[in-house]
Amino acid sequence: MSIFRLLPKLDCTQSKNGKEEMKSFYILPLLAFLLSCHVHFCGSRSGLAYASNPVSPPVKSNSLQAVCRMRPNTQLSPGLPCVYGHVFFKQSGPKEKLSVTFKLYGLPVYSQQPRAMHIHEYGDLSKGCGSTGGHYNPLSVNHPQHPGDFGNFVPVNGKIRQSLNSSATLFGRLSIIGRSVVIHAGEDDLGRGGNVESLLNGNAGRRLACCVI
Ligand SMILES: *[C@@H]1O[C@H](CO)[C@@H](O)[C@H](O)[C@H]1NC(C)=O
Ligand SMILES: [Cu+2]
Ligand SMILES: [Zn+2]
Repeated sequence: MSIFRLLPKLDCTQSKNGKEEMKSFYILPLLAFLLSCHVHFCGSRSGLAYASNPVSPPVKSNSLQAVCRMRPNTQLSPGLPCVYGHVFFKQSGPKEKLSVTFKLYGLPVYSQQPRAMHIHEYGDLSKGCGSTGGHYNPLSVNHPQHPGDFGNFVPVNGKIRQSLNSSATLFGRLSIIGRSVVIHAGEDDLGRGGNVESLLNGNAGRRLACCVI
């Protein structure tokens, strides 16, 4: 274990595009490492990484906050980046706008590939991000009208640091607490893809990382 702990950044991320031109004699030993890396580093490490996500105590009597601790998909496809970080939620009352702040890192430093983010239906990470279901869609509407359709995010230096106001809520029957946030490998077509999937999920591609709110 200790050797892996010493070298957590070598693969997974692939975030240093500029350094991807590895000399060929590194390839074989690296290959072995890459495989184990996906098991050991993108994995949940004995499940601790997916342990309970703390919900902060209310600041005012009528205010709610939540946090989602983003970790790489345990079923991440080889070669995809390992994304880490947090998504913070804050809402000062049931009728107020929900403020969502994304602080994520681990994307390729030189890439400006837009990445889609959504709230998914289930807070179930038992099969990685694949078990979070589809988009949370309590009102049976088309994508991108779901409450957790956050749109696309272009990373800067491999990081996403952004805030937005969302129509999702932490309060009442439609609360997103206990559901999940997923960041995808690809861009959300925002319902304009001209196929069935576009109106369900925006064809945003593989699931890079996820967390339970
Ligand atoms: C969210 O809404 C508040 C209040 O309407 C506004 O002041 C703030 O600028 C908005 N934030 C973003 C990121 O749009
Ligand atoms: Cu999604
Ligand atoms: Zn959607």
